Amino acid sequence: MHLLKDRGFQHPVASEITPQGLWLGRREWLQRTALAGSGLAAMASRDAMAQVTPPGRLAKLPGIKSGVAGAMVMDKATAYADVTGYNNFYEFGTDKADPARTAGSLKTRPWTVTVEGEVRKPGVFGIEDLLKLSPMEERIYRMRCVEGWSMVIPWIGYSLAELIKRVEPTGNAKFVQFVTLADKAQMPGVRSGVLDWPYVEGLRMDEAMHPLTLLAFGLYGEVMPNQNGAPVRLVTPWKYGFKSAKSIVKIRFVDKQPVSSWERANVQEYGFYSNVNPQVDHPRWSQASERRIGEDGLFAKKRPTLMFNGYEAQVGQLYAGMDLKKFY
Ligand SMILES: Nc1nc2c(c(=O)[nH]1)N[C@H]1C(S)=C(S)[C@@H](COP(=O)(O)O)O[C@H]1N2
Ligand SMILES: [Mo]
Repeated sequence: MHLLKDRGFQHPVASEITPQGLWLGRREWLQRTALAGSGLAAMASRDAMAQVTPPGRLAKLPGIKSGVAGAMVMDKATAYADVTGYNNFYEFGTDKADPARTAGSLKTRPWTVTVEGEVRKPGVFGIEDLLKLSPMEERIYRMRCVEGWSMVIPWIGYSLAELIKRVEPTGNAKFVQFVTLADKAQMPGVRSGVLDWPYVEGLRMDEAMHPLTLLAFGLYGEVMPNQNGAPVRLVTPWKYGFKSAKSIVKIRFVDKQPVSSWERANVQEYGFYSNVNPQVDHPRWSQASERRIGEDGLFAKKRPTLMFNGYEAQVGQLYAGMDLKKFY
């Protein structure tokens, strides 16, 4: 998350990144073309071909186009190489390149998510059951990090509300807390003291129930890369990226506002709400504009940051009457 060193990061310019046809990796495309040329394609049906996982890429996880309002932004998606190579996942190190390098040690099977607290139907959900709980949707969201950069990511998942409805929150459930994995054996960053582990986050109940709040299991039509929070993470596109907790192991329904990791680390800089807001600056830098990863060549212009990251029409009413400077 820190911060100034990020400014000096030599990110590859757009021309160095192989553009990826939205759903087809270049390597996979080459492989298919090669197979077609050799006549092998005649032996395998098109569907069977689609199941093949090319080396270096992950298993397919298709989703139907989401019908949720605001779920498909028209911005150009950030290249797969950047989405999976420039990450914040401090359990695997604080450098943007660390998670891609070190998260191979994360074991994502078996995996369970415990749901507890103020619900009528608490339980332990196996990842295979979560994957089947509701139809997978493809959603293209902007993601704005509090550090001043952004991406556009095609996620695969379904609304967190689908899970919440099934566990039947009681009237005392006012907030939801997300607890993520903290295992020293698998996560080299957890041995360091940068944050108090486990990484925890929280949402108000109405935020958690909002249809844009996504329980994500994959991206770019494939299962979630470890460095992006496999096997299951949260995505709240109108909030700064750190609200989107990765590699979730517990979801707890509570009556009081829970403290989240970055709030605990520095409450002056990171509030509970952390809605993207170009008018409320971070104490150490402006939040008025952002650099879109992949557009950061020498002459690239910064983009103006949008209120609620461009999702104001969908989420603005959740904060009607609230002083957003006070509840930052
Ligand atoms: N468990 C955990 N979740 C986390 C983080 C983290 O360090 N640990 N970093 C957050 C931050 S600061 C951002 S910007 C996003 C980055 O998600 P991405 O790497 O998939 O783009 O994950 C968030 N979720
Ligand atoms: Mo972030």
